[in-house]
Amino acid sequence: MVSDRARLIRDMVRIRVVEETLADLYRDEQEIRTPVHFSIGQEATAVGVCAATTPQDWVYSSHRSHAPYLAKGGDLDALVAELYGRQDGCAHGRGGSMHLIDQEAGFAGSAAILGEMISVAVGTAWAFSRESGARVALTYFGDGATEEGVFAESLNLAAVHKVPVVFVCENNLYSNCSPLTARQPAGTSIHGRSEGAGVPALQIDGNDVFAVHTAARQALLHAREGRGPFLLELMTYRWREHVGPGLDHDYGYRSKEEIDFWTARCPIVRATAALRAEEPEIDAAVAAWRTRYKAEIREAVRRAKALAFPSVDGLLDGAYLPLAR
Ligand SMILES: Cc1ncc(C[n+]2csc(CCOP(=O)(O)OP(=O)(O)O)c2C)c(N)n1
Repeated sequence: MVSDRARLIRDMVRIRVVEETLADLYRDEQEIRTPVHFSIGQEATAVGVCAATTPQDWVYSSHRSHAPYLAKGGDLDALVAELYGRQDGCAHGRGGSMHLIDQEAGFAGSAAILGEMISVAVGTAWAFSRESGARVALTYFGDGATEEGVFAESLNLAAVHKVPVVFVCENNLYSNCSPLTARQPAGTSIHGRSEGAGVPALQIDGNDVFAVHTAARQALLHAREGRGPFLLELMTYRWREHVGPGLDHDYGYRSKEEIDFWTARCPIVRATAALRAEEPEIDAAVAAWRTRYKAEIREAVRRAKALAFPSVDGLLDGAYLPLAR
């Protein structure tokens, strides 16, 4: 019997193992050709929030999409097939890593244009508010996306119309290679900007899965009870380069010391340590999950590679084509 808190750790371990395996394969095989943005080090934001949702709630994300997709229950085979460009991928091999979707699981879609899914989530949640059922839409985005105009517009519209949306900002301190301090004025903050726009907000340690989960429950309850939107600013850090499987401590924009500081705050290690006194068997469980999920992802890769690529004949399937005049 796995406790609720152990389940959060288990789900982070699964995402870590899946992404580490995919990163190795990406580098070694050169068969996955889509750009990939890994969330390694950021798993607590995906798991802590998604575990607080109901199956009826919809989650959107940006380009850093694998972790929220898996945390919401997205199908692993369909993800892996998508990364390998296969017809049976979740976007039929046409979208790649940044365009994931599993509507059955409530993962409503991810897209690469910064800020795009913020407004789509507001629209979805506004539609939800006109149905009965108290469903909430959530949208993940990075600190960089808050510099897009659509962020301010979406906060405003959601606040005015009390839209049941939860904005989930994964603040990993960088937009590509630009630090937050070079992009946003000193003395301001993302949660402060949200409050200024009339959207209540919390800034949380995004590497503490239990704190993230508690805050997400509060935000979801707020939205579900008709009190309007809520923003979570989750402070976290990505361990790998912005895009791709490599490490980037020698690129010149962040130091090895800074990366080491954050790596020492690994969300899995911290949550495991916090649970150890209460559940002494947690270390053995983590080791067993690692083994189980390594086998699971290897099997998913084997299955994906056996699948067909999309056919050239179907190239325009699903594309928007203006009516012929
Ligand atoms: C409108 C737009 N401008 C620029 C880009 C190029 N771009 C892709 S990811 C990225 C950085 C995003 O940073 P952030 O939102 O903080 O997310 P993170 O990658 O750190 O998770 C940029 C500038 C884009 N995809 N869309």
